[in-house]
Amino acid sequence: MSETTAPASAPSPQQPADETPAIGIHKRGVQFPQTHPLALAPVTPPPPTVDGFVKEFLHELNTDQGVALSRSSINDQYTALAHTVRNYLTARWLETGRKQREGHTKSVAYLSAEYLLGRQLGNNLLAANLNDVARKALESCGLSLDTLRAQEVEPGLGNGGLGRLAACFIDSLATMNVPCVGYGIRYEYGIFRQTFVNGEQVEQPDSWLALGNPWEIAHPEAAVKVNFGGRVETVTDEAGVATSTWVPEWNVLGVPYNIMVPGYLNGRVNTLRLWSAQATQAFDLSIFNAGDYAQAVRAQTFAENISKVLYPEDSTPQGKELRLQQQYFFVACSLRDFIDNQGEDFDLRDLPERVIFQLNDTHPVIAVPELMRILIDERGFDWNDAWAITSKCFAYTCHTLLPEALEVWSVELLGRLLPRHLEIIYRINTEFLEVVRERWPDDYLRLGRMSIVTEYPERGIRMAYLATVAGIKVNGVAALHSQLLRDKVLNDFAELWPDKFINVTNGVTPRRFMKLANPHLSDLITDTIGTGWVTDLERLEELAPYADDADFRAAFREAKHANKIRLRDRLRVRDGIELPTDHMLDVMVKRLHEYKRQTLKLLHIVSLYEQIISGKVDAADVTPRTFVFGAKAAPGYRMAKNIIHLINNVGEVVNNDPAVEGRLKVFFPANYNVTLAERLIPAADLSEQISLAGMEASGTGNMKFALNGAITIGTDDGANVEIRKLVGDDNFFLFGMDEPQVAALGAKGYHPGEYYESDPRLKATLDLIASGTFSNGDHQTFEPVVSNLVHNDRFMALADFTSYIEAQAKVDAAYADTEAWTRSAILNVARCGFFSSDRSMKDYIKLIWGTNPVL
Ligand code: F58
Repeated sequence: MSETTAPASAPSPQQPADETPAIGIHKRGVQFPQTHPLALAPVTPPPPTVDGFVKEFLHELNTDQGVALSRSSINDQYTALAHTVRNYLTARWLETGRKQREGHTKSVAYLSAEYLLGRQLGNNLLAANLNDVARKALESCGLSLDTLRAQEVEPGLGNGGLGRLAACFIDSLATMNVPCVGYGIRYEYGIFRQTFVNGEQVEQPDSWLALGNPWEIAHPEAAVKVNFGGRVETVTDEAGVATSTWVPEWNVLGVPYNIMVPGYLNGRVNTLRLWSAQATQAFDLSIFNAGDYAQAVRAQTFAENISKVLYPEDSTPQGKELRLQQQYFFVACSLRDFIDNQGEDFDLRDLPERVIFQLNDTHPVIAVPELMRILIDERGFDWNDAWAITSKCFAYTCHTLLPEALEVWSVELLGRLLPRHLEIIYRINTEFLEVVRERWPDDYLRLGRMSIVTEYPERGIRMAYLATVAGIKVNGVAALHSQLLRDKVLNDFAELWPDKFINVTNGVTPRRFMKLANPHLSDLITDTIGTGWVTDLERLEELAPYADDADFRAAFREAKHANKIRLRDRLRVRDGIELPTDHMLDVMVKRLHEYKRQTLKLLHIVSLYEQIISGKVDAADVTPRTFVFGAKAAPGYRMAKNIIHLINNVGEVVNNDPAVEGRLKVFFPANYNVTLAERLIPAADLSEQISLAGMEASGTGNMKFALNGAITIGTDDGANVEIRKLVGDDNFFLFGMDEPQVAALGAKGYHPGEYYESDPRLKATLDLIASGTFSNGDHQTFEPVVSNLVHNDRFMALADFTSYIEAQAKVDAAYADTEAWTRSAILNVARCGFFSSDRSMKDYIKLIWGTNPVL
């Protein structure tokens, strides 16, 4: 079936009432069963003693997996262990749900097409304080907790920063006792697995569910029907009032899968609800009976495609029909679910007191017309009343500044897939432009600029504008980003509604990225300042005086060294890499994108190498450094893939050239993911955050590195600006143009060739690549990379090269003074408590949501 044609759904066959399974029993108007005295308190497993844990574990292994310990596979054991942990959390989960329902408190409904969760077992053991008990219990069964943890396949249901941020936020909300449900998509295939073949990226499907997922609970009986396609019929009554009815052409079911989101040691367990698409009918029996089996299951295949795979784009949305289907699918399921869960008597006028739907970028923005549709078409509200409700229920977070990353849906596609929604968007736009006209009469250019509907290059809907019009607040994700949103990307809107635009700087969860990922440093911190920092990260400040304590510095270095050994051990097994543990570890991990400038890092490495092989520098004088890259390129992004190829080939040459005397190493372990990040970040000495100023909205890797005692070399971009302010100029290596300088250079006209011609070191570096040194003498392989840099260089790597090289020389000098370096690293940790996602959540609560913790 082509992507654009949809199968009509056949009428459902009648079944005798007593043979019809109960679907949607939790829905409005349906009674819950009478309770039983024994069911008043949820069933709690025995208290977590070692023996109790063993019993529960063996019970799971025997009854759920159906195997004896002596015959069990590692996957059986892992699954049984996961279920055991889940059982311990279940009572808390049910209790959390009960309190929330009874308290009628306002919830956050976080709408995100991506959640990059990382492995669950370690995090859940930590949150439930079961780590020691589980370890001992498993040991008594002759099993190793570490082996079972390694069995878990991480759910890679996100591309990068945006998806990981969603995961950090739901962790923080649970830990802070804030009612929240995360809504998203249960992709059957997450972000692709990256492999390298002859240095080039090759993608493999991520079949993360192949061995089952013990953390999810499916609720097929609570499936939600989602309509698509068809037409809108408008009927005008005698009074002249027109009512629209959507007559859809086809539909699918959304089956919810619930996943626990436990707070850290606080007994709260929130929910992440991911939707999986299923056909409303398995197959068409009449076609099946006529013998055309393939045709009979076509509708099923079509429907189930919707949640089949995560789009592996990291910045440029492709405008594909399936992606719009995904977006509407999960949003329609989520809104329906939330509203139905408020109960039959709930007055939707009170919805803004019950929920705030936080839109994680524009991907869920179709929720705005969907809520309008529900209110008007299904619940009989008039337009103004519906808008009064809708315009209080949403808030929008923008995560980008790249113009090409802002989603625009073609009207042709939107109208075909969601005709009623398009109609509603048009009306929202008409009423909005009326407001603009009132404020700026006769300013036609402004009307064109601000219209939600654009005419170029084709008629389309600008989703960021729709979100801005509907949202109570619009936030950027770091101070600089929010300012640029206000001043540049959305400046007309900021003029109209100055109070709507706010900043909430991103953060990261200290539970996963410190306590879990860096036990050595965490133990040292806890031994020094106590345990409170894990949920109150600003308390890391108390470490600052210890930067001047030689014993503490030695202990800090010991932790860093232990982390390098852990990383070496992991990479040896995972990638066959032999990581030196006595080098400075210089790490650049993030999606591969030209604006992030992995090429600039590469130019630095190649220039060091060029200086050695040309005899300008004696290898013995080079600071021993190991460079580690981690990056996936969007499969269709040719230049990004070329850059990956070049990094790998440079590594191959540099690592094996005896002239280097082993003082430089370049490694690129494939398939960078959350699991690898947890090993890599704690071991790093130097964090590379080198995007062109004004391009990286925030970055969150930068925060993780600083909190784990790496020092940043970076531009004045995204959250780097705030990191530098907090840690101080002496503890940060700043280089490159700032945003106004970038803008000025762009306006003046940027000619990268001039930099190539005027800096002999840069010229020698680029010439070495062009000479075929890293491509077996072939000049063609990396010609596109070199010529793009010399002739185009949209992200001005050449303009920042000299400044970068100078800053790197300062890094070498600073690293030579071990005590001073350690002192700086400690101050990075001590001064970055601000970057906890708990603080981000406090900001959202105070500035946007107005929700309260439930204690
Ligand atoms: C990232 N965006 C920003 N988008 O690039 C980063 O600066 C920021 O720290 C982070 O969000 C969190 O705010 C990002 O990761 C995506 O991956 C999208 C996925 C879907 C297609 C469009 C890009």
